[in-house]
Amino acid sequence: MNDSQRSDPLAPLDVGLERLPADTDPDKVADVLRRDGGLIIEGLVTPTAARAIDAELAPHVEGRHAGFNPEFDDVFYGSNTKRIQGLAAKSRTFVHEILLNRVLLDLADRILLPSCGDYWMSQAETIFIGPGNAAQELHRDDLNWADAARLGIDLQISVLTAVGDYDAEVGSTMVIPRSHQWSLDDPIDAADARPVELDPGDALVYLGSLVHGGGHNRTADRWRKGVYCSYLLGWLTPEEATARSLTPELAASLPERARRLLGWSSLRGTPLDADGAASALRLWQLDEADHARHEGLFVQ
Ligand SMILES: O=C(O)CCC(=O)C(=O)O
Repeated sequence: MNDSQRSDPLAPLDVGLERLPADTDPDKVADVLRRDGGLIIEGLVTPTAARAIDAELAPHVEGRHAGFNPEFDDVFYGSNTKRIQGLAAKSRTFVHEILLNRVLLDLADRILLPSCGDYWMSQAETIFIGPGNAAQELHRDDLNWADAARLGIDLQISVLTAVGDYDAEVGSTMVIPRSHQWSLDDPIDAADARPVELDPGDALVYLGSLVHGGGHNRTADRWRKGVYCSYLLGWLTPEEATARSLTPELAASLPERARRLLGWSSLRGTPLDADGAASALRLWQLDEADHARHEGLFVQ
C-alpha cells in the first residue's frame, strides 16, 4: 500500500483484485465483493465448459459482423467487437454453467436479495473484442438506472467469464478496485485502472457501481473472448428484453430457476421462501384464465 492509500482508505488500490477459487465460502466471497467492488473467481466453470460455450455460440458469432452504429454505438460498444445477445436460446451450457452457477447465485442471494423479492438477469452477451479495438470509456453499469444508483444500495452484479484469450494485450477488462466506494460524481482517471487477466473458465465478478471498461486490443490477430451475464434487482427493468429471446416452448424446456431469471414470471415482492417455487410458473398473478394463451405449456 502506498502513502496516498494509507491516508485515504478510498484511494484506488495499486494492486489488482483478489482471486478466489470457486469453492471459497460464499460469505467470504460476498465480503470481498462488498469491500473491493470486484474479484476474480478462478475456475468458475471448467475449461471444458468454457470451450463448450464458445463452440455453441461460434456459429452466431461467425454470422455477425463486428461493430454497431458508427456514429454512436461503436464508440462505446466497440467498432471491432462482436456482441451476440439472447444467449439462453443459443447455448444450453451457458444456462447451466453460468446463469445457474451456484457460486453466482449464492453471491446474488447475499448482495441483492436484501433489497428485492428476487433478482433476474439483466443481460447476457458475448463481448468478443477484435484486433485494434480501442479501449472502452470507463464507466459504472449502475448509471443505466441513474436515479436508483443514488439510493446507496447494490443494484447489479456483473460477471465476465473468459471463454478464450483474456490477457492485457488482447483487451482484458480494466477496473479501478474499490471505486464503488466513490461518489458517483467523482472524476474518473484512466491511469488508476488495472487490467484483469483471466484463464478460460475464470470470471471477473463486479458490482454495478465499480468503475471499469473493456481494454484496448493491441494485437494484430487475436480476439478477447468474454461472456457477460448480469443479475439485477427484480424491480428494475433489465437492459435486454430477455423473455422475448425465448419462445414459450423453449422457456418451458428450461429449469424453473432459469425461467424466473429470464423474466418468465410475475414480480415477486416477497422473499423467495415466502413465495415458493410454484410462483415460478405463474406468469400472470391473478388472471388464471389467461394461461390458455400458452396452451397448457405452463401449469399453475
Ligand atoms: O468488455 C469488457 O471488458 C467490459 C464491457 C463493459 O463494461 C460494457 O460493455 O459495458
